Amino acid sequence: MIIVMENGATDAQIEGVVHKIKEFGLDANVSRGTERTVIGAIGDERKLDQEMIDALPGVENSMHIVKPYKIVAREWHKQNTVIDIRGIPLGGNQIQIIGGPCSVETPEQMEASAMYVKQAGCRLMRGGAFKPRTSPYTFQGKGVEGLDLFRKAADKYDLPIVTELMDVRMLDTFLEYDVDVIQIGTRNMQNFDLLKEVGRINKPVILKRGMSATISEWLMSAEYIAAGGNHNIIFCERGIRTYETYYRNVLDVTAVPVLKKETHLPVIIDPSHAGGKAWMVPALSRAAIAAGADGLLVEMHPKPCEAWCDADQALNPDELKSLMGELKGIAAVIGRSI
Ligand SMILES: [Mn+2]
Repeated sequence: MIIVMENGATDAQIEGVVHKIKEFGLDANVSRGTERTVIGAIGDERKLDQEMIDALPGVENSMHIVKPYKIVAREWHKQNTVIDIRGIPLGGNQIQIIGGPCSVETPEQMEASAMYVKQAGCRLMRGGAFKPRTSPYTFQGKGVEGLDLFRKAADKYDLPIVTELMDVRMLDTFLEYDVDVIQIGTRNMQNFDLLKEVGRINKPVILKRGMSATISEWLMSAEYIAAGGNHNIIFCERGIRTYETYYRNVLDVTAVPVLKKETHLPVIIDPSHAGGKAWMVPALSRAAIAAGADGLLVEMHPKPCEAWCDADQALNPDELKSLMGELKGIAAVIGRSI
């Protein structure tokens, strides 16, 4: 960390900053210029809180020189991390399209969904048993019964399952049903207690971006999971909230190359919740793959009009199939496969 002292800072104030740095076990290097004194803190600067340093008398400002996140940073891990999901690689050359309904509804709907997802060529399936809904009066998900329906339908087609965990009290149940990938939703991106708990297990975790989270906040949330020992983290951009109301959210495609630079972990895109309308999904999906995403999380329902949740944005089985074909073409152009 570099600390710039105010013009006219006294020796006692400079000494005060040096003392504070040493209290945290770091060394200090004082560089006295003609107008300003600059202090360099040498050691693990993550221990130093910028706000604490800035509050000291005589300090003008301070800045970290290393990233506040470590395990997830590409700085410390140059190669891409490829996450193994029951033998399916995510983060490597092969792009993974995770398809399935917004929510688990009935055994028939899940059976049909699994069949269509498989037929389209997807290797993983999504579906929500616990739904974070804006209104407490709308359908909240089938709960544990939904996990059971999902597991049975997906197993029949040998599809690993991706489903959202909202409440830490359900974690044991998720492990009991052997959920293959645990999704942390946009509303829980900074639920730090939940992040710590999924950090203690070894299941892959999809960490969706908070709808108003910065890249740095998102990376720090991933660091929470990683710090617990679970390094199987997949970032998922799902649209951010802006002043625009034409679409549900604004898909932040820029986040893909930025994350690819900042982290070695896989990055996927959810085009369904970004656009909020089925007709936008193919265009957003193509953009995501072209930008370098390692996969997609796409909503598909056997009969979108009858979906209990997010009916407007679900593709029908034929649309998913033709989207897969288009994406194969784009993947080939950038030297990847689907
Ligand atoms: Mn949904």
